[in-house]
Amino acid sequence: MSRIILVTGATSGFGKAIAEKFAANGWHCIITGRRAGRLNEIAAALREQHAVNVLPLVFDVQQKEAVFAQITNLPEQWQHIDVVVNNAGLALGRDSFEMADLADWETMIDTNVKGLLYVSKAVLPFMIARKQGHIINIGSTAAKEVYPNGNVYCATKSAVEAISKAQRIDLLQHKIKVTAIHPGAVETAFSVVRFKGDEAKAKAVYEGYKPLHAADIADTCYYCATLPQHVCINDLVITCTAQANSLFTYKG
Ligand code: NDP
Ligand code: 8X3
Repeated sequence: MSRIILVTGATSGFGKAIAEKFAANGWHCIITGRRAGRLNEIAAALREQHAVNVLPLVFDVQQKEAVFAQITNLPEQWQHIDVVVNNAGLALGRDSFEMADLADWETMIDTNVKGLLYVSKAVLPFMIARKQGHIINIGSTAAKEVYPNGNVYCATKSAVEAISKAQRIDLLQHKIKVTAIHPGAVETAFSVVRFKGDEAKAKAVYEGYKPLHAADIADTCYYCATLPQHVCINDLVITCTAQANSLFTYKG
C-alpha cells in the first residue's frame, strides 16, 4: 500500500525537495504552504512526474483554526498519514537583541513554534488511531548553539528541539516515532526571507564554501522515514563539510 506524507512549507526549499523525494519513491503527498499558486503548480508537477496522488492545502500555520479545520477535515483516504514533516518556518532579521523587531520575533515564534505545535496536534489523532506514525521536526544547528544576533530564531529552534524530546517521551505509548533534523547552512530562499528580499546579503551567507542543498535534507528525511519500524533516529545534525556548527564555518 502506498504511504502518505504531509509536509508543511512545501512551496520552496526543503519542503519542496522533501515532497519531490517522497513522491519519486511512490508516496502520496499532502503539501502545504500559504502561496496557493506555487503549491498548485508543485502539486501538478509531482502528479505528472511521479504518478502519485497529491493534495495541496493552503493555510498559514500560525492560524490555529485554519490548521485544525484543514487537517481534521481531511478526506478519509488522506487520513492515514504515515509521516508528518514540520518544516514550515523562517528567520526574520539578524539583529542584536536590543535592535531586533518585536513583530519579527512574534512571527518566528508563531510560525516555528506554535505552528509546529498546531500541525502536530492536528495530525496526531490519525496516527494514534492507527498506533503508528512518524513526526519529523526540522530544527537547526541554531538549536544547538546560539550565535550572535540569532537570539529569537535560535530560541525557536531550541524550542523545536525541546518539543521533539517531549513528543518522543509522551508518544512512545502510541508507537509514534519522533525525529528532529538539525541542518546547518543550506542555500534556499531562507536567507532572502531572513534579510527581507536583500538578495546580495542573502547570497553573501553562502560565499566562500559549498553549503548543503535542499535535496541533501530531503535525502536525510527520507532515510529517517524509511528505517525499519523498530529503529528511530531521534536527533540528527547535518552540516556541509565546511561547517562545524552554527559558529564555525571554514571559508578557504
Ligand atoms: P524557504 O524559505 O525556502 O521555505 C520556507 C517554507 O516555509 C516555504 O514553503 C513557506 O511557504 C513556508 N512557510 C513560512 N511561513 C509559513 C507560514 N506562516 N505558514 C505556512 N507556511 C509557511 O526555507 P527553507 O526551506 O530553507 O526552510 C525550511 C525550514 O528549515 C525552516 O523551518 C527553517 O527554519 C529550517 N532551516 C533552514 C536552514 C537553511 O539554511 N536553509 C537550516 C536549518 C533549518 P509559503 O511562503 O508559501 O507559506
Ligand atoms: C538556519 C541556519 O545558521 O542561519 O537555521 O541559523 S542558520
